[in-house]
Amino acid sequence: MGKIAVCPGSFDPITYGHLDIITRGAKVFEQVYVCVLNNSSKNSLFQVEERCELIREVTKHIPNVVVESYNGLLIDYVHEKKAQTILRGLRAVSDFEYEMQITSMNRVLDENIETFFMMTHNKYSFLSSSIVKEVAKYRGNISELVPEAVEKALNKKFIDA
Ligand code: COD
Repeated sequence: MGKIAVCPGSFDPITYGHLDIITRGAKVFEQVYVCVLNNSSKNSLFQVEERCELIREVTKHIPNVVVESYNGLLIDYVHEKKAQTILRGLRAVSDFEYEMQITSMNRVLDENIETFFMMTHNKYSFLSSSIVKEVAKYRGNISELVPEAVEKALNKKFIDA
C-alpha cells in the first residue's frame, strides 16, 4: 500500500466529511498530502489558495498532513510526491460510478498507483461542499457541517457577495 498517500479533491470548501477522511487517512499512512486540484466540471466559490488556507487551518493539529495545490494531472502530482496511493472517500452508491471512472483513468495513466477508499462516517454520508454552500447562501445553520473557520469564511463570502 505504501507509506505516502495523496488525498485529492476540490475542497470548495472543506467539510467535516473531508476532514474525517483526512484524519483517518493520517492514521493509516505515514504522510498524507492533501492536494487541491481543479475539477473542470465544477464552478468554484473559493480561490485555490483560499481553499488551501482553510484546509491548513483545520488540519494544523495533524502533524503528518501537508496541504498543497496543483495545476495539472493528479497522477503527475502523485509522482512528484513519490506517493504510492491515492486516498478517496465514499459516501453512497451514487459516488461509486464517478470514483470508478477516476480510479480507472488514473490506473491507465499509471497502473502502479493504488486508490484507497474509506467509507464515510454515517453522520457525514449526506454531506457535500455543494450542499453546505447552498445552506450557507440562504443563511442556514452550518455549524454541524463544517469547522468554525470554514463557517466564517462562507458567511463572509455570502455577506460580501
Ligand atoms: N464523506 C466522505 N467522503 C467525502 C465526503 C463525505 N461527506 N464529501 C466528500 N468526500 C470525498 C469525495 O468522495 C472525494 O473522494 C473527496 O472527498 C474529495 O471530494 P471533492 O468533491 O472535494 O473533490 P472532487 O471529487 O471534485 O475531486 C476531483 C479531482 C479534483 C480529484 C479530479 O477532478 C482530478 O483529479 N482533477 C485533476 C485532473 C486529473 O488528473 N484528471 C484525470 C483523473 S479524473
